[in-house]
Amino acid sequence: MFNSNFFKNNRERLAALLPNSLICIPAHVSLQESADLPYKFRQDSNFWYLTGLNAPDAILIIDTSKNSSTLLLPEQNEYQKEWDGAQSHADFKKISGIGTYGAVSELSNFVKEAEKKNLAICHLAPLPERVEPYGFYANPARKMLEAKLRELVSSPDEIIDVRKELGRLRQVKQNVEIQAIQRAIDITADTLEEVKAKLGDFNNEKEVENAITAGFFSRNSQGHAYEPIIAGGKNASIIHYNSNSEALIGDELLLLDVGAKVNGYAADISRTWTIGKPTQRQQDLYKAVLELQDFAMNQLKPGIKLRDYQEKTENEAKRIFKKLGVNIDRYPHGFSHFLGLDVHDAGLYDEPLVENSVLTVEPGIYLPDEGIGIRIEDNVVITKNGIKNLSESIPKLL
Ligand SMILES: [Mn+2]
Repeated sequence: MFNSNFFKNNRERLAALLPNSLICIPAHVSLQESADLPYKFRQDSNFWYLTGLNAPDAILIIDTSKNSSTLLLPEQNEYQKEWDGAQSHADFKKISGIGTYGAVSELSNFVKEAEKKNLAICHLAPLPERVEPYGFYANPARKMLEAKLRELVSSPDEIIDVRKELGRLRQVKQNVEIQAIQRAIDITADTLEEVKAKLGDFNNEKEVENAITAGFFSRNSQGHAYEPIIAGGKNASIIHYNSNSEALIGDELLLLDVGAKVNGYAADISRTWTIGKPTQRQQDLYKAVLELQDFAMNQLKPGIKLRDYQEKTENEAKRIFKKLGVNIDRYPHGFSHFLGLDVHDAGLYDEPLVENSVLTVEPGIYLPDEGIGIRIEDNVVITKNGIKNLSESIPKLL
């Protein structure tokens, strides 16, 4: 599905936006999980988009003045060769189409050469070390590269941040990317159908999660694109609940926010089901969320700004839920985010929406006092005049 032409083409499209530049894009570094073992490696999506490679600690260098790409690799010691397997340039070339290799320690030569030729030095600006409000530490790869570049260049303040250029490229999906997302959605759809048919057999959120995990893998996906949320009753009002460990109770709702991953691309689907017979209150709130989703979907088209869309949909949410006795002063999350290699994908949120962007549409209502959380989430692609709902086949019945 994704061959070296895809990655080569992505490098060329980025290069075309930045003439006479040396673009330096780091892979994620490998991080310790415990004692002498690393976390399962997850590549930086930008690096993957430009190379297709899952190698940690590497740096991609694109000299746009001569349209040439070089991959700088960390030197493997004997331990790494023996325990992790030796890296093969031939394998890397086959995947990425990159023919030139060097060592990370050679970065300075590339930067010196580029300065002689008066090329602009470009990178991806790092996030802060600790990322608020999420409360986690960023992968240090970008910060480390930035520190090295600042040491090497003659004017550190002139290093150019290319997050915007790369973000726009990644936001607008190519056919092969939409196909991968569609496949991830279809696998999610089939798995949800299978799980819903035997919902009465499950006693615990974890059993539902396990059935979904098995369904994703048996359909040849790469498993979950993100930590699944399987939340019964009041747990559904914790927006990123993912301990998925409590008993299912007959008269409660069950909120599922799950998505398979295919070729690195994510689906991101939420459905809310009843375990037993729904109460009138549950039905009324569910219908209101559906109505709000229609309202949101009807606004999406090229040219609109997501900020305006969020505000309008929020106002509609206030109006709709007020009729049900619920006063919302601040809506807790965005109604849409870009979707792709990252579940919350790269893209330009402040610029007018463009065709072939893929987005979620995910209104919800969270009422911990009533033990109710409802979210309905579909994945759409922006077309010439509106949207195509890629997850239309997944039923939206309580
Ligand atoms: Mn989502």
